Amino acid sequence: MSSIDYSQKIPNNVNLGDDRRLQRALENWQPAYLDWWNQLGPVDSSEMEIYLRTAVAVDADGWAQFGMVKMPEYRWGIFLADAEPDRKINFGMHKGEAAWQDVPGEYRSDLRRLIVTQGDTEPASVEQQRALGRTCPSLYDLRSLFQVNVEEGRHLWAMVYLLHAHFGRDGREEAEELLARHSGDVDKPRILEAFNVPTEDWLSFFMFTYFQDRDGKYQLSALAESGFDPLSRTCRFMLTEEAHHMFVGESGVGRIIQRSTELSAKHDTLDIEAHGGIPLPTIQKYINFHFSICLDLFGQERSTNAANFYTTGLKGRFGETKIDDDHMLDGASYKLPDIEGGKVVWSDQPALTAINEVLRDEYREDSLRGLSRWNKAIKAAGVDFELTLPHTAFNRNIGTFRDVNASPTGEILTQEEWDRNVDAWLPNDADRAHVKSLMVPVTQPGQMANWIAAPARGIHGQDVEFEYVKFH
Ligand code: BYC
Ligand code: FE
Ligand code: FE
Repeated sequence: MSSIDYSQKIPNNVNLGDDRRLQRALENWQPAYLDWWNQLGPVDSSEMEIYLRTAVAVDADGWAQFGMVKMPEYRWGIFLADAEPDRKINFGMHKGEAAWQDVPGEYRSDLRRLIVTQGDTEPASVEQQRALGRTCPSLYDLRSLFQVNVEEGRHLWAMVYLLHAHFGRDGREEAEELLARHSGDVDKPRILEAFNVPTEDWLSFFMFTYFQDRDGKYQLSALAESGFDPLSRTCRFMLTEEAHHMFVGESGVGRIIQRSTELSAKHDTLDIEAHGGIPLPTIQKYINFHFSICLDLFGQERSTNAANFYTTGLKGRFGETKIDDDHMLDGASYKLPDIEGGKVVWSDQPALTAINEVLRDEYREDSLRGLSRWNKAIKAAGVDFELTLPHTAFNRNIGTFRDVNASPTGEILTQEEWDRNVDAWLPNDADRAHVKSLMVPVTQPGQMANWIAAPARGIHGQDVEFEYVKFH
C-alpha cells in the first residue's frame, strides 16, 4: 500500500481528503497514470526542468503558479469552477428543474459515454505529440508543447475524477480503459478519428492546437451547459486552460506565416522552400487537412444521439443561456446540407437533430477569426496570397459527405478528378518531406528556427530569451 497523502499530493478543491473511497480509487489509478506518462508521454523529457504553470485554485485572478518543474513531478490537480448557487437545468425537457448533483439513473450510460469520449481525447493528444520535443524550434516553443501536454494530462484527471466520483465500479473500469486505448493503436485505438493521427512536425502541432483544441473549446462549452452540475463545473474550469492552448496554436501558425511572408516578400516568390521557409500554399494544404478532420469531430449532420443529449439536458449548445429562444427547439429548423443531383444543396430541417451542425457552424465562424488576422498580416506585408477554410464537404469521413469526393470549394467530384487534384489540396509527400527537413532542434535560449518568427513576448513576464527548459 502506498502511504502518500493524496489529499496533499493532489491539489484539489473537491475536499478529496474527506472522501476515503474516492481517495482510494484515485490512489489506485495514479501509478497507472504515471506509468502511462512515462511510457507514452513526451519522449526523453523526465529529467528536464520546465517553466510550467500549475493550476492551484479556481479564482479568476491568481489560479495558477509558475515555476521550474520536472514533468513527472507535476502536480496534476482536480478543480471544479465555483458552484453557481441554485443552478438550474437551462434547456430540454428538464428546463427549470434544479441541476443534478448526482447522476440521474436513466441518463447514466449516456453521461458516462460523453465523459469517456471527452476524457479519451486528452491522453490521446499527449500520445500524438510525444516525439515533437526532439525537434523544437526554440525553448519557448518546447515549453509551450510541454505546458499543453501537462494540461491535457490534467484534463484526463478531470474526467477520471468524474468517473471515480460518480460512476462506481464501471467508472473505475472506464478510467483504466482511458489508459489502455492508445492513439493509432490497431487493436485499441482512441475513440475519435482525428485523435489517431500522429502529430509529426511543428506545423502540424500548431495546426492541431489551433483547430483541434478549438474543437475542445466548443465541445467543453456545450458540456459546460450540462444539467449534470459536476460536469458543468469541471468543463468551465478546463476552458480557462483551453484558452492558452488555442493561443499557442494561433500565435504559432501566425509566427510561421509571418516568417513565410517575410521570405516571400524578400525573394518575390511564394516558392520559398530553397530559402528554408514553409510556402504559404503548403500552409493552406495543412489548414485544409486539419480543419476537415476536425469537422468530423462534431459528428453527423443529423444525429439522434445529439438530439437526445439535448432533450435530456446532458449537453447544450454553445452559450446556451445567452440564446434567445425556448431552449427546447420545439418546431425550430436549421439549414442542413445534402447532395442532390451531384451538388450540395441546403434545406431547413428540424433543429433538434441538427445540434451537431449548429456547433460545427459556430466552430467554423470562430476558426475564421484567426484566419482573417493572418490574412491581414500577409496583405500588410505586400504578399498576394489569401488563406481560406475548405468547404464542409471537403475531405470528410463522418456524415453526409463521407462517401463522396469534394473540392475545397464544395464541388462534388469523380474519383478521377479527386485523384488528379488531391496533391494540390492536401499535404503531399513532397510537402511533408520539406516540412520534416526543417525540423531540426534549436535549443539555445532566445534562438529560433529559420522557418518561424520569434514570439512578440515571453511567458508570464519573462523575456523571450529566458531559459524556459533546462536539460540535465
Ligand atoms: N470519429 O450521432 P453521431 C478535446 C460516431 S476535443 C469516430 O453524429 P454524436 C481536445 C458516434 O460516436 C473535444 N466516430 O454522434 C482537443 C456514433 O457512434 P454510435 C472532445 C465518430 O454522438 C485537443 C456514430 O458515429 N469532446 O477536448 O452525436 C486536445 C453516429 O454519430 C465520430 C467531445 O467530443 C468521429 N469523429 O457525436 C485534447 C465531447 N463522430 O452511436 C483534447 C463528447 C461520430 O453509432 N462527445 N462518431 O456507436 C460527443 O459529444 C459526441 O460523442 C460527438 C459525436 C460529438 C463526438
Ligand atoms: Fe484538453
Ligand atoms: Fe487543449
